Amino acid sequence: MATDFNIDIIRNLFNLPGDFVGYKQNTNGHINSTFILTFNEDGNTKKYVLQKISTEIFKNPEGLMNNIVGVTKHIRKKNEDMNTPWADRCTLTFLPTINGKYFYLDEENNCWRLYEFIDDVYTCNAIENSNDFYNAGVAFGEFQNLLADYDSTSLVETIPNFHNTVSRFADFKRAVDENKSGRLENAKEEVEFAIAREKDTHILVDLITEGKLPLRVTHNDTKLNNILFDNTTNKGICIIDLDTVMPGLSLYDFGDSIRFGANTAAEDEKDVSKVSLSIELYEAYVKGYLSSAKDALTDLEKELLPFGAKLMTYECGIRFLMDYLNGDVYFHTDYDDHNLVRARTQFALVADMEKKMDEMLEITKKYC
Ligand code: ADP
Ligand code: GN1
Ligand code: MG
Repeated sequence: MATDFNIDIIRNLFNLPGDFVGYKQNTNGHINSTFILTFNEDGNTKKYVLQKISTEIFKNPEGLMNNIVGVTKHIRKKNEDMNTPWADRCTLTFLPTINGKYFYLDEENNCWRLYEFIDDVYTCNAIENSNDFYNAGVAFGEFQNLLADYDSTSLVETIPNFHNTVSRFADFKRAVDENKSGRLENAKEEVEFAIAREKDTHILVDLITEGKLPLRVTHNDTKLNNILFDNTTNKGICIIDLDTVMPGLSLYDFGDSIRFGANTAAEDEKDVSKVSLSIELYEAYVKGYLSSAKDALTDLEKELLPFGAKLMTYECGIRFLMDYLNGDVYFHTDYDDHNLVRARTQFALVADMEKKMDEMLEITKKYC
């Protein structure tokens, strides 16, 4: 992860006042490079978030930024209209460059953008108490609600087929066949686990085709660390990392939150015996999510929430495994087998969810 920005260029392009004090890199995410910049103007500190987004992954930065600017304006307006106490911190505020665009491409075609840092918040990479996870559920449910009337046809698909599990599976099979990294031998058991569950990959895709599940404006990357929690109230006040906001299923958003947040271990825990689905955390999230999103969801969506959790965990597992087989070309990795470790963790969680599926269904029903 290179710290390859030129502060003078950034300052001039975004017309930033004050003296540059310094920056810190935030290494939470697997895709973007994030830097928190600090400026000082007449004794006042002002912070910004500078991000480099991968144009290898996001091939249409202009469309992506149009999506995000539109969606953030919509969320802000709604919160202002509702007099939400934290309306000034309820969404991201992007800054235009002197050329009027919300991003700029450097000579290596890297895409850079800048937005306001939000103060007095924290992010979680793991859940320490179930109340935070309840609040996460409320926040993502509310995000869904606020965008329910947003015109989804105005959004570009920033990564086509992002949660299309049939096409994800086909990509995965190709990675197995090509074995570009020559590491297939190390991943035999994981590949077998994934192939044995191919039929699951068709279930939601078929229901969309049959018109039984509605496409909504969804976030599509609902990891716990994509919520900013207020330091005082612990409420989830702002949903960030909006690059994948596009039409999708509510089940994707619900599922990915459970995958990451209700795991008793980290996404890249090496000891798989520590991995399991925490029923207590599952319940906290369902309760929070349905308290804000229930009225907007159909009966079939509610019924499929536990399956969504399993499918999103499976999908993430095949994505990590595919990247391992392709030679670590997509996700940032910290060591040689990192993607394989992540895939093992996801599959251990899938296996545990399979055992707990009836319990998950029972709990979900309680809050419908
Ligand atoms: P990535 O796509 O790499 O996950 P994110 O947009 O999620 O990037 O940002 C990475 C991290 O930076 C977040 O988890 C959060 O800790 C911090 N962060 C991002 N935006 C803000 C903001 N506006 N205010 C405060 N912290 C932020
Ligand atoms: C990536 O950028 P980040 O870290 O929030 C990925 C998600 C995966 C996640 C796995 C654009 O999310 O889809 O679920 O890693 N984002 C993209 O941790 O591929
Ligand atoms: Mg993120």
